[in-house]
Amino acid sequence: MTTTAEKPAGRKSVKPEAFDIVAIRSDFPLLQTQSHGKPLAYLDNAATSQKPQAVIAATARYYTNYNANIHRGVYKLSADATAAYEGAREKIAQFINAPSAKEIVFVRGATEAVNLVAATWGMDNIHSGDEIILSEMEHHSNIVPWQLLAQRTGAILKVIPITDTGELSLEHYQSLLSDRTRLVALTHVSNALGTINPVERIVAAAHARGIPSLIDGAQSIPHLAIDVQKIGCDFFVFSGHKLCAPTGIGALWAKHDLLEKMPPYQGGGDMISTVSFAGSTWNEVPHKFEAGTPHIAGAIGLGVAIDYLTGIGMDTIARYEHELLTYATEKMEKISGLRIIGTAPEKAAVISFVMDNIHPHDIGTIVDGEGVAIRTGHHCCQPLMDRYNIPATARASLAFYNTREDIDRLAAAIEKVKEVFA
Ligand code: C6P
Repeated sequence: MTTTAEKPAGRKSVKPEAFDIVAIRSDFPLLQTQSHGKPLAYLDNAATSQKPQAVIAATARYYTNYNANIHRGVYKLSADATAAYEGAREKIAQFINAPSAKEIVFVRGATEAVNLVAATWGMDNIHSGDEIILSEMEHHSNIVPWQLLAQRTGAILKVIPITDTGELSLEHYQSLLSDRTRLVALTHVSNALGTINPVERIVAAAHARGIPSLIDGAQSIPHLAIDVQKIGCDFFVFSGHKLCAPTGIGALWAKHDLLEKMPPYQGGGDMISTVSFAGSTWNEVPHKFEAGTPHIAGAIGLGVAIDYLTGIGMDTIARYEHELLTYATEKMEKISGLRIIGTAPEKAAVISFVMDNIHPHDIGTIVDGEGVAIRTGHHCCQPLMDRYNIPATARASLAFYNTREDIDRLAAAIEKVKEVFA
């Protein structure tokens, strides 16, 4: 029975030098299931990843063996739960090379993290006429919170345009930077295009003018080794559920001095030091930002997901996925009437596409009948769809547990789509 902090639980059998796809797939119960009577080919990993047994077992272990609230009890169960929860914070810090675990704030996910920064740091630092730079490829989660802030403060949003291949126009970015710029908030990897943005260069250009930056890592952290110090940003946000962890848990990383200066996000238990009707004082960072009982099982699961991925190796994952992306791209390019949206040279394993005279929803429905799960729609990137003058795309997004066979199945299912609409 594990009643102390969940120890690293990465799979022992897989070493970075021996990427055993069969063993990896066997770690994921859902990948063994069928859909419409056919083996499941799960290609919607950008929406959420599947969970390995190690993560499922860790959350069950918490509820079965040491379920208790954290930071509150003097008894052993509570101490064990607290140790596991705080242990997960340490694991996240190591995973993204944060200087300190005190800089990791648990949140529900990337969306809540951006809202937290906008509502706290943003309200304190952004005023009427100030400018926030975003890009045309942002997810709604990295647009709408800034729009809400702009409505409250009178700030102005400036947008970096993208090229036809789906790359940021860096010259245009340079021209947007001005004495009025207060923040650059940018996605690391586009969920709808797959483009990997040159965030180090973008952050460095902002910093050269004393401008802070927020990087949305929702789609980069599942695919690339992340080093927030190397990126040089001030805020980095991500969701656990795209990273083999449970839903409803994620993290905000921010530099310690910024967290110290930021006001609390929500008020309630655990975020205070003292409370009286005359006024309250705040708990230390990061607890100041974690009001109320958090998602304890989720945080523990996220820690174990990180152990699992570290056991395989993020560089190994990136290499394998890149090979898979190359294979998939070549295969899809051969399908007549299909156009890939997002063809940047630096891409994570996402293939968005449209087909002549066939609506993406029809593509998604027909391939689903073949046991292939892909996502169709605007992917919460309506401004990006407007940029390409399309209502939606069909999107296959890959993970390290996908195979060439999954891609062959997708290609065969797309041929069926063509037959239906012939
Ligand atoms: N993208 C997709 O299918 P949440 O919902 O908070 O876990 O993540 C929001 C988010 C933020 N930024 C980017 C770049 C994202 O891709 C997402 C989530 C999912 O593409 C759901 S729309």
